[in-house]
Amino acid sequence: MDINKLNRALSGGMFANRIVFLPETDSTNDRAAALAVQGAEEGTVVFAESQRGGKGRLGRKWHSPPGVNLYFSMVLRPAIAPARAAGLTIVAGVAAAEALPLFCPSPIELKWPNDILAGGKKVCGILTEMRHSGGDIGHVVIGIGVNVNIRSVQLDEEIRSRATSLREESGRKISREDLAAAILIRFEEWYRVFLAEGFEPVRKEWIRKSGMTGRRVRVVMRNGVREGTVTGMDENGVLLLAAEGSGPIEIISGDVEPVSGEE
Ligand code: BT5
Repeated sequence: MDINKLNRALSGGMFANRIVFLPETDSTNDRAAALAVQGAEEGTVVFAESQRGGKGRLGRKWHSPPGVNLYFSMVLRPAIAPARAAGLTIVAGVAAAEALPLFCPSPIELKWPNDILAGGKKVCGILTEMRHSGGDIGHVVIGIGVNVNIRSVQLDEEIRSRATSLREESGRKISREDLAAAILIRFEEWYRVFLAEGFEPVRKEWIRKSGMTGRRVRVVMRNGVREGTVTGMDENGVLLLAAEGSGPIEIISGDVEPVSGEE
């Protein structure tokens, strides 16, 4: 990646000249968190060409082969209560869902809480991790992985049928610097809205973009599986479901799949 090009595209913004580039690392989220603990300022972003231990939620793996994709993690220090930090995943989702269509003609969809799909397959994942003591957030790290120029055949077999890349969807090679800049610039815009006006405008935009409201879904949670109809998202980013048999429930974490044939 050409970090000078990326810095030029970001000039004047909160991420300009705060990029840390690593040819290879374990996880950019772990590197960003380590830098944050050492005092790295808000806006520090760690990029890697590849990750040995790229991670998803709940100890899952994020496939991170070299040279073709984007793997980066931002350090943030928002003055908000820890309970509101989940909203930052949604901020990142809205920003990415605005940026990706500039590079990809397939429909881009947001899937709660952290997936972005292109043409119905996963193209981007977001992982938010936080360190706080008591009521104060020390730092938040938001990691974003995007399948950019990887070809389907290069995708790990485990995910090939469910994943795609912007190149596969658009039929052309995409500049990773242009895409990273587009995501970071939109993230900064939405982050400022979130800090100044709270979660509500972000929530509205997510609901508008995701098209999930009213859909029948199956939610796989640690403690079981529920089916129901999505009724919205609350002021903390929690998914609201009208569940069969038990009325309204709040989904704080889980994997959401549309129930086929009944969307
Ligand atoms: C996520 O978790 O989707 C969050 C992924 C965040 C990755 C970024 S890369 C930069 C930063 N550094 C890190 O270490 N992480 C972040 P989750 O919703 O748990 O989804 C994980 C699941 O997505 C896996 O179990 C696979 O099924 C699938 N998956 C793994 N790698 C993929 C890829 N490259 N493309 C599409 N799907 C993938």
